[in-house]
Amino acid sequence: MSAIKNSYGVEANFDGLVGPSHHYAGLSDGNIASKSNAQSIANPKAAALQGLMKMKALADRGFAQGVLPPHLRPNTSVLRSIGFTGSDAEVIAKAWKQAPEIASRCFSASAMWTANAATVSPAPDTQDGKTHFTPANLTRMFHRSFESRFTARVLKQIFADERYFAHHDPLPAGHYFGDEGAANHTRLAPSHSEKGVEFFVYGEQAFNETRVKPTRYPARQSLEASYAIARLHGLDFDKTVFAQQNPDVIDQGVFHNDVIAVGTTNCLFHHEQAFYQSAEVIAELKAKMNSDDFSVVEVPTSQVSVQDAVSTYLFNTQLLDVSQGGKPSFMLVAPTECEENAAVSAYLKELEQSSSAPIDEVVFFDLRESMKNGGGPACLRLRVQLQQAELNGLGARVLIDDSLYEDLCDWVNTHYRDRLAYEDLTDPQLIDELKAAAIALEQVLGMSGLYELN
Ligand code: SUG
Repeated sequence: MSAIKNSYGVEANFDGLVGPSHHYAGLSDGNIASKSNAQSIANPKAAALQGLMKMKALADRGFAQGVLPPHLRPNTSVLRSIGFTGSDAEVIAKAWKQAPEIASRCFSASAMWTANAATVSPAPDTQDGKTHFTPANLTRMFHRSFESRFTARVLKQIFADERYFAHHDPLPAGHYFGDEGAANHTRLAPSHSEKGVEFFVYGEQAFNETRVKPTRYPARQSLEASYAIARLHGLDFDKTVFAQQNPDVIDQGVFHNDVIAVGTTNCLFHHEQAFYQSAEVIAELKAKMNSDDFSVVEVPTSQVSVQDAVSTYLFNTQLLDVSQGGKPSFMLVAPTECEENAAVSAYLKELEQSSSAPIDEVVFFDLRESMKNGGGPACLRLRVQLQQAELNGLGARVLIDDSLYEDLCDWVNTHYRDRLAYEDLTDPQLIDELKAAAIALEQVLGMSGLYELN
């Protein structure tokens, strides 16, 4: 196995550790997997171990691989904020009685999809030379709308060194500034450590009713939110592209741009139908990248339909730069669903062999538990481009090595159930189990006091 370490800059992937309350509640309108698996039986233990296996495999290949902790569930702060009182157990019992649809959402483990945790602009792109973080407000889906507070705390604790990192508050609540984080943001650049082009893809212009927008499913990212982040992060607008997602594909289940496009450094891999006015978008990206090394790999509908892209998550793959010695080369981390679909699997074989596209290797992972809620390999990770000094100075034990992997697997095996049905959420014993797991995890990650607030 080759080690892809770059002495002056790396792209670290911070994967969300699947939380012990992982279940299928059918909560996300426009997310076909979430809706169609509603109330099927989940296996939280398998879900967490599947995610850890991907992290370990990428760490073993030499990639910088981090982990972000799950959020404590149920979220009793939300229930208290809407008037439920008493001890935690009383608050939850009252909520189940008076407002079960709200109580159940407070158990969601959806923070596992850390591509929605924040938007990150690395130091080379920003005016002040710091890496900027804005936690996503996730305002469109109630069960996700209360993730940002805890996410902000986690990011501040891990990326604590103020010489290197700047943290912003989540954008104002409400769909006008609907922000779903890195799932709608791609950074392209000659290399991880050089100034790049930040590419924001939005679903709607919220203040402009006359513009095209999806009609069936919600647009979860607004242009206004993307602009706000670019301003807050101090980006150079000459090196920033704002593009509208094709509303027709949102209406076919592409609820985030990362379900239909993925990119890193010198490569953008996307479906023909991903963007509204696609030719203009690609031309602007090419002009702003201004490099012969930049390649755009466009997958035609004749080879892979939007429906197959959505059901296999071909584009919710991780595109990892494995270039060595000047020749661009990329590896794709795909879910096993891609291998099982005839059209997608044939396309991927052709891609690996093609000499015109720089994607030379595809590796598959079983992430079925997450996939059944609409979360593929790329949903599970937040990318942070870091210099070696920044990587060495993180404020918690979150970089995956053999010992952290083993500790986390032990922790999962000790604290997780292997079966969780929707009805099990009302089991009072589950609340104690979730708390005990959280307390133990603080020790493993060296993040004491992490779960004092949720
Ligand atoms: O927000 N699913 C998540 C999946 C997020 C995927 N992330 C990216 N594409 N980056 C969502 O729709 C389903 C929860 C449930 O139904 O139980 C859920 O929240």
